[in-house]
Amino acid sequence: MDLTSDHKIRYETDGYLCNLSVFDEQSVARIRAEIEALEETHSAGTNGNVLDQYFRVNGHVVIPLLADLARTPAILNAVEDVLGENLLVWSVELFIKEAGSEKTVSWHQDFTYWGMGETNDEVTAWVALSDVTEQAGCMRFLPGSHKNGIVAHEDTQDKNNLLSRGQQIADINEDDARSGPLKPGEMSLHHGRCFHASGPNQSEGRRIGLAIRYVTPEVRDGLPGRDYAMLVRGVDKASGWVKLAGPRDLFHPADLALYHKIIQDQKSTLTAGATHDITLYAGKENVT
Ligand SMILES: O=C(O)CCC(=O)C(=O)O
Repeated sequence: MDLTSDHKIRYETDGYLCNLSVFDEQSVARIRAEIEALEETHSAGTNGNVLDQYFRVNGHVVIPLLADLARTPAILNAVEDVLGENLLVWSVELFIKEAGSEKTVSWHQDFTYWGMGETNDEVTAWVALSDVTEQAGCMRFLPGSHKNGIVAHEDTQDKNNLLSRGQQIADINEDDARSGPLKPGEMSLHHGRCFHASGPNQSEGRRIGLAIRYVTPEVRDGLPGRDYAMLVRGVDKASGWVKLAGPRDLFHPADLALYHKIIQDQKSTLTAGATHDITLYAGKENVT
């Protein structure tokens, strides 16, 4: 999947792109079956955490399937056209809304709590692993909103909000928003400053999205603290990222320990300013 010059202009203008085809029907069915098999075999959780902990944050550290998906050539080709030839993965996450689920995602900018500043060198590839229609709660974007900086977000702690602290930007004019429905196997790309949100799943099927956050080697140059990324294309001659090789095996004990360390190291940045505990960064480890 290479981007055309029209795609590139639209990404620069709008801050997002939709309907880029990256997986065929059989591949989507296989990936979905693997995810659903994991849900069955790990319904009691792993290492003291519910499976959703690993689905929602840094899944590529402990789940080989998620690390492999982040290396998909068709996805990397498109991302390379935006970020250049040297690519790392900062996080892989699954956004699942069950059929009829009230879960939503409020209007937000990804960078708000990520500790990456306001860089242009990050992009999220969001891959639909089900039919992600408007009814199923597809993403909505505010075109051009990436052109300015990070705006104020308020924490709502709304339990139906899939974001870590239910953070939201106030006063969005929904008339300016554009929906991004995706067929199974299609992906969207969005910039870390682009305002986006999604509604409940009012369809009869599960709505499954795979979000892969790509960065360049230079993103962390000069930033404080420590953060981790997995090189997936090209080379990393910068020194900002602690490099990850990818999981040894499904929930391998050494990878689970690394997962815990990463969460500990990311915690102060990702929970900065929060008035409540943020479950996804609570740092629970091996309480079984
Ligand atoms: O899946 C969704 O509805 C939202 C995902 C999202 O906010 C993101 O990938 O940055």
